[in-house]
Amino acid sequence: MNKLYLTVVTIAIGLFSCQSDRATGPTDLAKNSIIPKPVSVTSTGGTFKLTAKSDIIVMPGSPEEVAGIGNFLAGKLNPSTGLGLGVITDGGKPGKGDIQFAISDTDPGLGEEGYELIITEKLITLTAVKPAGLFRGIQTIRQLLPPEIESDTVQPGPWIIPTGTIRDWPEYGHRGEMLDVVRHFFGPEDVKRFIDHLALYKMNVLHLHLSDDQGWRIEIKSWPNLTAHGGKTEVGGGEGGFFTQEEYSDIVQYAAERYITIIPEIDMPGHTNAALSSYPELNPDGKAKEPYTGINVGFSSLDTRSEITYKFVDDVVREIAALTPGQYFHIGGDESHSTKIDDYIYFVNRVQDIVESHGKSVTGWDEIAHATLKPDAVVQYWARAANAVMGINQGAKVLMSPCKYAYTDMKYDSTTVLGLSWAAYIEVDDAYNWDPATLVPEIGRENIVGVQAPLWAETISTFREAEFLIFPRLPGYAEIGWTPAGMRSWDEYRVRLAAHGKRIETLGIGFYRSPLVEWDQPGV
Ligand code: IFG
Repeated sequence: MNKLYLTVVTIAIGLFSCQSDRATGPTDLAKNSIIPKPVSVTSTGGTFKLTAKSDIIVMPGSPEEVAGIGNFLAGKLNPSTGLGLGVITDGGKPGKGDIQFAISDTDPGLGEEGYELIITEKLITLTAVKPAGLFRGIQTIRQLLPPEIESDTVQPGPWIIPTGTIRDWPEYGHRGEMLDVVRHFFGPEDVKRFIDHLALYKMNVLHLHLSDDQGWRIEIKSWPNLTAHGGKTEVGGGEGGFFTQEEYSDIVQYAAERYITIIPEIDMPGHTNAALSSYPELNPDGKAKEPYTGINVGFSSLDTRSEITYKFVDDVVREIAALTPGQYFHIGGDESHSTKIDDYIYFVNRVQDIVESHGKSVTGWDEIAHATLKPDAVVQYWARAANAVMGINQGAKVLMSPCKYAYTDMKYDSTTVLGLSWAAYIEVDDAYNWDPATLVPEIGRENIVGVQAPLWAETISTFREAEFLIFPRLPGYAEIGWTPAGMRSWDEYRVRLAAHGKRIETLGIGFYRSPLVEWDQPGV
């Protein structure tokens, strides 16, 4: 009898303590694993719980788009909690367990994308100056809930968040990734999934590399052969592909709903074999180039002294600019080894005028600093700091994409199958352990608009392979762009990153389990 009694009591205590642990959940908001690390967190030691009575309350008089942000959050919380949160916009009073959104200009220090999150036992109040700040704040709410919140099937819960206050805003205004859809084509669904990943980590720019030697990826109605012919190839001889203008606009819209700006890149005058292969008249000898499916660079060039080249560029820029709400148009400009420097400078100067004539500002790889840059030009530093400094000396700003730290097509180490290694092996700590504002002495904080991590696609042909290269380095780039450098350290970050393993896995991402991180394992 005694033994049985003891067993029953033990089981009861176990159940009770397990339930009570789960019933109370974490109570120290300061011990969170949010990435990017928030600027300030104050814990008040209690717990907030989402229940079947919870709803998302949009304060009366909020801009129309705030309800959309509420629907986005409900769309992330309801499938995994099964709680059926509604979005209430009719001025209903918030009640226990509700999440309320408010737009207010009483806290201008939060800026365009900052937010304040006040969590009490009764209520979560998310306040921002602009809707973009609310959208960044709901990513924090997602990350304060257990990783199972990212599941698309109902999980047991409970859904508990520790109480306190978070005030948060980004260090840099440009925080992004580049996706090369040319060397291997990635369709609209892959690009949207990439945008989802950027949104979770508060990134706000997706640069799409749309043309190169191996393919042309966006429909240009006035030059249809660019996709009819140039869209049919890719590295290794695959079928390639391209975005119709409708698909491109759909991607732009999808990104905008997540407060992410698309920057389209048409790389020129180099990296243009696909265009030269599509139209004989673009070639000095009037003969179309053969399609190219290798991975060499620097062998192609538009004919910088032929007027049809500038008609071509004008048509291409006009059509894409008309579909692009963002301010910047990327003209490429890298590795134009087959273009004489004087011709290159002449070309870049004329193309800058074309881009501006269509209402856009110019950005380009750091080589464009050899030309006379427009005042609002942004030079994307990737390989030669001297070029970026030349840009600064002309008054341009710099976007930091240093190939030895931010090129996510670089292998993690010598054992990584995917990726290249010409710049460096970039382990997860290497990707995190750099400060854009001090990396190059002549490039100061005041010169830098932000950080961007390019993913070139020579060696990846599926989006799952792309995810292996971007995760787990992407969260680190997001933190470099968002969190002040003085608040960042690898030893502290790697502990938060470890807690994202299950979250990333729940999102269906097959990521590189770096041995430098003690990943949280399912069930631990
Ligand atoms: N450099 C080329 C890319 C790509 C890359 C692969 C730039 C700006 C090497 N240009 O990076 O097209 O081939 O790592």
